[in-house]
Amino acid sequence: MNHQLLDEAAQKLIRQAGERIKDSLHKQMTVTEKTSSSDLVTNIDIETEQFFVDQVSKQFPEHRLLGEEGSGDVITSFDGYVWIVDPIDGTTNFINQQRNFCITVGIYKDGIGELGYIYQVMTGEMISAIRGQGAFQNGVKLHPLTPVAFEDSLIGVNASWVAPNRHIDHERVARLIKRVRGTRSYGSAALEISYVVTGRLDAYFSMRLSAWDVAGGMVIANEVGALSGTLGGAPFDLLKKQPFVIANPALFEELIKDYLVK
Ligand code: 2AM
Ligand code: CA
Ligand code: CA
Ligand code: CA
Repeated sequence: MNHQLLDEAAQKLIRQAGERIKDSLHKQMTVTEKTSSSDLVTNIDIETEQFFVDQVSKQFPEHRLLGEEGSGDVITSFDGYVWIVDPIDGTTNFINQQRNFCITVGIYKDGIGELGYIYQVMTGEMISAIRGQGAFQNGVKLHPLTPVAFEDSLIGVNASWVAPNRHIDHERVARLIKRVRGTRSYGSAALEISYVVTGRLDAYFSMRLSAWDVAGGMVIANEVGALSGTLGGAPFDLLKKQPFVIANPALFEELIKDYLVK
């Protein structure tokens, strides 16, 4: 399979899905709670995922699809081509703000991330990557990340990590926050990952992410030299919900060792 052509097809589908989401903003939407009032899904998440399922099965019948909302295939191993799709990342932002949400897609072949996309729907910014060929921002090649010091860094942090919590030592996170230049919190994992790979943020971490939140971002990260993994620095397992850390290569190891691993 020619990855240049696959890239063109994927970008076209993602932009079409984005147009459908924008059109839906003028219509009544249905919001449903999944596990709690902070874990929501709308009919637009579900319809957008179904659009990918229909289009991928039509254009690439041998490819499989893993989506957050479960309309795709049941995936227990990553042989062949698998599209890993989060139809709307930042659903709460979509509902409450009608901005700051993304479509993100990773296309993996035999478990290796070959193509990655984070599309910020309301701004039209497309961050994309083809393994070995670089990462792109609206088609313009991104530079490898340049080293940054903690003191000069901006870090994406969810406020719940500085309140007592069972995932990490919140007092160490508080020390991290005092050391860095500043923190930001955008409410969309994919958006924050897109900011790390473009150097707008220097690190981001979250304790419970799934394959669809990070699959596209990890392909892009590799192309600009951003490091990512779990709290121990091990590669993220696409079959598990687990912690995810991404950072400028100058920060990654110390961030994990001194601030995140309990
Ligand atoms: P989502 O919008 O696709 O659900 C902040 O909520 C970030 O964490 C978003 O990227 C969100 O993705 C992700 N996330 C993952 N699991 C979540 C959950 N159970 N509840 C809320 N957000 C979750
Ligand atoms: Ca969700
Ligand atoms: Ca998500
Ligand atoms: Ca989602």
